[in-house]
Amino acid sequence: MTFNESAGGLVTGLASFMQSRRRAPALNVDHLWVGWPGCTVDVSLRDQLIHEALASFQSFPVFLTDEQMEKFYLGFCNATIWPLFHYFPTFTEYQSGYWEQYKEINQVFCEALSDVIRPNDVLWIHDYHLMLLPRLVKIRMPRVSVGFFLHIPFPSFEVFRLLPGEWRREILEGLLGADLIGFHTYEYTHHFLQCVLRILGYEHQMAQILTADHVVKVDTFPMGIDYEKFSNAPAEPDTERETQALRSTLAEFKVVLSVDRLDYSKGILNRLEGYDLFLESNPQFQGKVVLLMIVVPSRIGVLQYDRMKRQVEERVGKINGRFGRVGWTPVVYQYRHVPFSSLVAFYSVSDVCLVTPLRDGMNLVAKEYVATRTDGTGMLILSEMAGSVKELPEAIIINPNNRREIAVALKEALETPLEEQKRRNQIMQRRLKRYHVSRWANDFLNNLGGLREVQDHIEATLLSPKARREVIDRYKKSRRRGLFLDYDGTLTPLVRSPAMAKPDDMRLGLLRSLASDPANDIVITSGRDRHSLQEWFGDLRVGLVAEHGAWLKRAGESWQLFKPFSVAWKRQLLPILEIYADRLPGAFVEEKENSTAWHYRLADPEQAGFLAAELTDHLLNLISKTDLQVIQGSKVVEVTHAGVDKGSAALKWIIENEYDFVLALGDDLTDEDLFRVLPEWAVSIRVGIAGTHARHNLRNNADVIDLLQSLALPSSVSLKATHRPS
Ligand code: ADQ
Repeated sequence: MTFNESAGGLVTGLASFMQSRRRAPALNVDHLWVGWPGCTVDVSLRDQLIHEALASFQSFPVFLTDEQMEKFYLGFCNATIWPLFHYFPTFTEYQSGYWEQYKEINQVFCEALSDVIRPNDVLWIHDYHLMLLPRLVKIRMPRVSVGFFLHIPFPSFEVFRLLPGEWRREILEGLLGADLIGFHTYEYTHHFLQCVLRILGYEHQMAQILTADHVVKVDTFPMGIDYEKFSNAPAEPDTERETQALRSTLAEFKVVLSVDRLDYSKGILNRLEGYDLFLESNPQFQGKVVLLMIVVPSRIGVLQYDRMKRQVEERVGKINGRFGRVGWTPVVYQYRHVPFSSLVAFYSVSDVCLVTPLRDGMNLVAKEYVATRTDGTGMLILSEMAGSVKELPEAIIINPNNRREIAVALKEALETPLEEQKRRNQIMQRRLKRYHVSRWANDFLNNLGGLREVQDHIEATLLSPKARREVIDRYKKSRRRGLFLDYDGTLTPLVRSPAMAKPDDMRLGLLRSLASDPANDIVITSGRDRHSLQEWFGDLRVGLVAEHGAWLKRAGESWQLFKPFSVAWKRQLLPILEIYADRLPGAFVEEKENSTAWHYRLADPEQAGFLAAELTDHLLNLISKTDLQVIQGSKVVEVTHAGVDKGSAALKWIIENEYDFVLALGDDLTDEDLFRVLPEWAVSIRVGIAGTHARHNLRNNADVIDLLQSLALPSSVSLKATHRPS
């Protein structure tokens, strides 16, 4: 059995990182590569392969049949995701058979991992082939830290949304199973966050997303190269020999180099067109320049790739036929994988490196070229569509769709004085040297490790089963209780429009049952207007707080204003809120007696985010000399009277009553006013995973109902047993 290392940016980078870890024993933690072995393996040979791969290469093979590979790898990965994510929607195939196979293979990987992974292991999943895997692993093994890195671009929402609804949702949810998701550039990170917001509705805070069950961090980690390896390589004897040989062959020519996999995303045809135009418009360079084009075979058998290979070869033939003469071949084309020493020799003899992808996640060739130019000479021409352009702005930047730009850049590069070449390269070299591939990988893994702490902290504030039992126990043993319950998002899930949140029989029954205990004061603390609360809860023995505390109603009594208010301001502010609502489809204004609210739950989330911030700013300016305040609720901006909030309202009950048990439940910022003023011994719970003044968090509204149901259960415990806590 023979083993060969596969080619490509990902393998090159990670192999170097693993080597650096081996050189530093302190970092050399155990690792295992899990992946497809690169070929179909007969069932009779599989055990032997597993054994050898584990023993000699710390690798664990996941076997796939030819048919699976056909639909999974050539199909969904390379005929759906690859073209779409590289902005080639017309090449994208939307076949449900491919999608089904993609789901199945991600599941196969999850099964394979469950054989080898241990709790508390760190799992780093790479690339677009396994975008559903993070979630599958998290469900099966919640204690495993899961990182995911995408090596290709993440497209903008307008392109990503071309995927059928089920696919795009499951891909995003699959990725969000990871604890940390990494991209090469800020743009891809931004696109991803945008898609998550628009498709799944999750907002982010400083690129942290709070999903229903965990925190996900999304960040940018531009992948580097093994800088030392490339900068030392030209001096290696083998490479030097090859470089010398090449130099003497090409002695009469300036050399322009290009190196890439055969792929339509790499812009090989555009490059040839640009070169063609360069020769045509600069006859002085004819006979003096050679384009050395190294193309590595890739995805053989896929229609677009086979067609492209033919087109490239035709184009090369055309240029050579048109300009070539005895002793000068304008394009020297090699269609093969070249060993490392030859690659470095090519980099070393080239005056210019021409990198023209139409889209590229990063592009390591550009970085490798700069790193090998140890004497500082050489010019890099780089497409603005490559992720690496962000770190290599000193290159000559071109738009690969414009062949004239390529032609002009070639002339400029060939005529750039040596001093200027060195100046540019030195800056880029310093940058590449600092953020090399091991830094990149360590940075990613350290971030992943750090998240464990954040997550542990969040988990620590979640109401644990033990703390839950204690709350119930304290409740049962207490004699006078105040229960302050927010309504929307706490007692009931958030719905699209305020009018749709009418309490159902189960919730009314639960409140009635809690209210039937004479020891209980149930107070519903809401931002809603008093008429809705009256209609829904008027015949229950509960207290009501409307408009975030502007109106109060003790059980069985009538409504009271918290204090007298002048509402003359509404005449001035309402038209402004209306204008903002008109500008944003889906937004609307709710006028209450003492406050006004601008709701945007139904609106486009991104536009709404901007307008909500703008409106808040605008309102804050207008109210600066009044006793009004602007508050941000859940998808609502509200103007209310200052000093009126849920906390001040609840204190009326707390001061008037000798409670020995207080429970407060709420889900948004307006509930924080309540949590802040409660006595220390009170039980306060914020619904949702968010930073809070409350003592605990509960994951969701279902957990709230569950807790209240436990409280409402009849108790056999004597009510006389306890004293008021000190
Ligand atoms: P690739 O599409 O494979 O990688 P790239 O980043 O250029 O593209 O990496 C190619 C690697 O293969 C380089 O290390 C290069 O030296 C080597 N290589 C290319 N042609 C070769 C040849 N003819 N012979 C020998 N070696 C050759 C994907 C994404 C990229 C992203 C990387 C890393 O498409 O955008 O930069 O992953 O994340």
